[in-house]
Amino acid sequence: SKLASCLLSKLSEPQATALNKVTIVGCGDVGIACAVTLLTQRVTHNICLLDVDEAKVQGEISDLLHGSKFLEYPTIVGGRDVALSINSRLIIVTAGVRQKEGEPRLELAQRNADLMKAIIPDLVKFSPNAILLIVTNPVDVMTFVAWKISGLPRHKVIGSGTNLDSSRFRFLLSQKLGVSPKSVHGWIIGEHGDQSVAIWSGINVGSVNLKDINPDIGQNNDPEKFGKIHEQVVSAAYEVIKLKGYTNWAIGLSCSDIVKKIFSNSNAVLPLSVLAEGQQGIDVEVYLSLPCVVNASGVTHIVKTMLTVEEKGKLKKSAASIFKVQSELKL
Ligand code: 6V0
Repeated sequence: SKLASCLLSKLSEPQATALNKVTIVGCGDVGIACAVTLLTQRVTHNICLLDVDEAKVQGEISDLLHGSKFLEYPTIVGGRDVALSINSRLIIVTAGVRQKEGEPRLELAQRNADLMKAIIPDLVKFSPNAILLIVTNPVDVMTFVAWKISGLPRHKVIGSGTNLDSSRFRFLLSQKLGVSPKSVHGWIIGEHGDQSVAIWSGINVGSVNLKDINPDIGQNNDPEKFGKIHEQVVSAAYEVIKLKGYTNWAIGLSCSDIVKKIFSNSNAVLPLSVLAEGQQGIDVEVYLSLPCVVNASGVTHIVKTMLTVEEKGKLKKSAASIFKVQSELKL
């Protein structure tokens, strides 16, 4: 404006895009939870929101920008046009249909796979160096589809996977043990959802492996019935969906945590959905969650977790159920 040019003397062109731009595709309950946590946790202040529902996006952008005074100088753009996502460093995909009450995640597969086919190529065209973080369910299958369609290397296409299930697990364990979820080191791997696998052999608190105290922990003959906690993890989303219709806050926090660990080049170990072929005796091309090293390149290493024979068997079962859904897809 004229006033602005009287106020400021220009020395150079401002940079069009900041370095840590995150595009969120799908501005529903999950997409917005991701945006809010990224902004309030100060992971990035440069967000592009994409959705086919233009009015909804514009409403969300205005509502968020009205809070600018309380955030760190946010730049939030968005709309229907994929070109708005140009030069993203990371793209979170949450677009798609969600589970209805009682509907298994794997049943959403074909509908959401068609959506991936429609959106991924353009996203990659505008941000060829971006890391893709897939959230849309069934997340392991959708991450595989996104990887195949994108042509990107495997380390740059990641699914949010069991980072959320592991957080649910640690929360429930923490309640039973009376220590913070951050101090109960427990892992859920495999499929995000119904066929997830709890690594009972590797839960520890302050260097003590719980299996050394209770050798049957998590097993059918466990006198303390810790196995119930894994059952609660599996039913957690169904319970929340029954109560409020969808889940969004915990997945938003989980995604924000993943992005923070990527942007800070942290080398943190997180359970994320990665191409698991060749790991833990898995001989098919599936994405599922394993403990991974994440940093600015994406996922650079997979931890060679020492599983019991039983845990390995369950992981293979998990891989088989994902692979079955995947092989029935028309891509
Ligand atoms: P929602 O609130 O219905 O939002 C979905 C949004 O996607 C809507 O705003 C749609 O308009 C939009 N959309 C649809 N098609 C397109 C398109 N082609 N381009 C851009 N936007 C589009 O659903 P919600 O946000 O609750 O869930 C989104 C997805 O996340 C679902 O598949 C859920 O099952 C999945 N979740 C995954 C979790 C995980 O841990 N991986 C956790 C929770 C939900």
